[in-house]
Amino acid sequence: MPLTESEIHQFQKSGYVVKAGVFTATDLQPFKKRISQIVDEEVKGHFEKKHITNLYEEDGFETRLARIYAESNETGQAIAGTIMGKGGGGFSDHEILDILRHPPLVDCVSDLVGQDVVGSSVYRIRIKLPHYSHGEVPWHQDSGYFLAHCDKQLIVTCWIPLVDATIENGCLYVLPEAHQHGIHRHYTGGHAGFLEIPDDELLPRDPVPVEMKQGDVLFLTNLTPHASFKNNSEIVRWSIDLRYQSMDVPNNVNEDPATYVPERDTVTMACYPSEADFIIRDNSDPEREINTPGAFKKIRERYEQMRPHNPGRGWTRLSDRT
Ligand SMILES: O=C(O)CCC(=O)C(=O)O
Repeated sequence: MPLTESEIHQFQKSGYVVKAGVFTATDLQPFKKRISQIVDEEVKGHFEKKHITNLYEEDGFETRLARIYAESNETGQAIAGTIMGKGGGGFSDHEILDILRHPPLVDCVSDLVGQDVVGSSVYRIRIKLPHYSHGEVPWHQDSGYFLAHCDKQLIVTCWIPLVDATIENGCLYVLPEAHQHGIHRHYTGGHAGFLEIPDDELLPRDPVPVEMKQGDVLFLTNLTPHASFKNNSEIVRWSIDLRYQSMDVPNNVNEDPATYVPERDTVTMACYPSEADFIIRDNSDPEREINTPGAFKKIRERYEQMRPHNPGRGWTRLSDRT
């Protein structure tokens, strides 16, 4: 299911496009099942320790963690933290690789970045718990997190809700066409510790809420400002976001993380040195593709054991804004 000409045009002009039904409910099932298993194991552990009074076994994927969080904020957050891992990308079981390699998704990405596709370990599982204000993600461009020499490169973010995403439960908001104006100044120490572009430094454009069905995909450029706000529903807004680029965009495929030292010239570095890039599609040499759970785990672990130096962008703190 590649993108149509008009979808590609919208992506280029507006900085985002939604493609409906890239994943069917059946496609998402193995991932949701694995996550539900982890939730189940965690819930049982917390129940035994008497952190909660109920196992909430009658609740499913959408509501179980929400009800636990309602009973004990601390337990709900602890379970969410276990699944997300440090920063949200801690889950590296094969179900996420299957999502990263999902052919209809990679076909669409390929329409945007070119035939050969590099995937990024900067994928995140997001668990927006009901009524939890720290679950809000302030306005930012993903390039705010990448090194500056990559600002003019295209890195595509694919945002995929695992439940229907609505204004009420905290769907993503985007600023159409703002990607055409380059990188905004970001500040560290923004809401919930994220990078943030303050509202008064954003272009005066109306944000667009992007309501989506589960399995639809929102494609964003790395310069498209986006944010998400509070979940005012009674279900968890589960989503994942994945990132892809062409092989020509700076990456660390086959690089030794130990070569990322402070003395190294920044412009020779991958756009996001801290985490491993890997080949998703290589038409001329498919053997380079990372397509087995073992190869995927090995690549992830290599970068976790030796976190490469990331010089960052030197954004100032929000509290120091003049
Ligand atoms: O899922 C969210 O609420 C925020 C996602 C996000 O900021 C991103 O994908 O870059």
